[in-house]
Amino acid sequence: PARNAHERTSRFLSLILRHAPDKIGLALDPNGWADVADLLDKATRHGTPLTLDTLRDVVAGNDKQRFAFSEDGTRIRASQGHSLKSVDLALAPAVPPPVLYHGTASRFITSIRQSGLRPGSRQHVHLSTDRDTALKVGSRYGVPVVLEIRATELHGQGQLFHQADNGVWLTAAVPVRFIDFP
Ligand code: HQG
Repeated sequence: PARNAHERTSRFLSLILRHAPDKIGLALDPNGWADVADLLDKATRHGTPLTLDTLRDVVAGNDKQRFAFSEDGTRIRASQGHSLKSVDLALAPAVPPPVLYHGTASRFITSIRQSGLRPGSRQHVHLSTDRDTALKVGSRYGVPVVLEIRATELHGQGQLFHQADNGVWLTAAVPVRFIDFP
């Protein structure tokens, strides 16, 4: 039960901090940060009782390190995955490794071959440094397929890459010619 409670809280935080803070009347600053005391108060008043201890446990024990506290611990944000257009994580541009991986589902391959990787409802295309992670990401939507992205080449064309605090690589889109299909 402990794990399920954590997972429920993690999903709730993903919803609130990435997509819909207004569901509980919460405000995020331009870089996606929420005030911790405000989050606890508003979550609790909107039917999801949340204490600081639980929040700390969920952040520390999260399998993908989805959330991060500010250095002084007074603010919290999601490290990536936002759909909110108003949030700019203000990550510094970074030089990607030669190859990054994108996990997708077999049913999307025809479309990806036509239009490359698109961010969909999120702000960025998400890329992994290793195949195993990409395989897990792709499995969420069906039979997984791992694509290889020639990141150095794409970066060399002037495209920006960013690395989120939890290690996930973010970029705007990936044209087909930089993708190696299996
Ligand atoms: C696919 C999770 C058709 C894309 C993960 C993906 C990640 C296309 C889906 C993070 C396409 C979008 C993000 C095109 C891309 N035609 N389909 N042209 N271009 N797609 O969930 O990368 O657990 O928005 O391949 O671990 O799956 O939430 O992106 O299958 O890090 O923390 O469209 O979310 O993290 O799906 O996942 P998503 P994603 P969390």
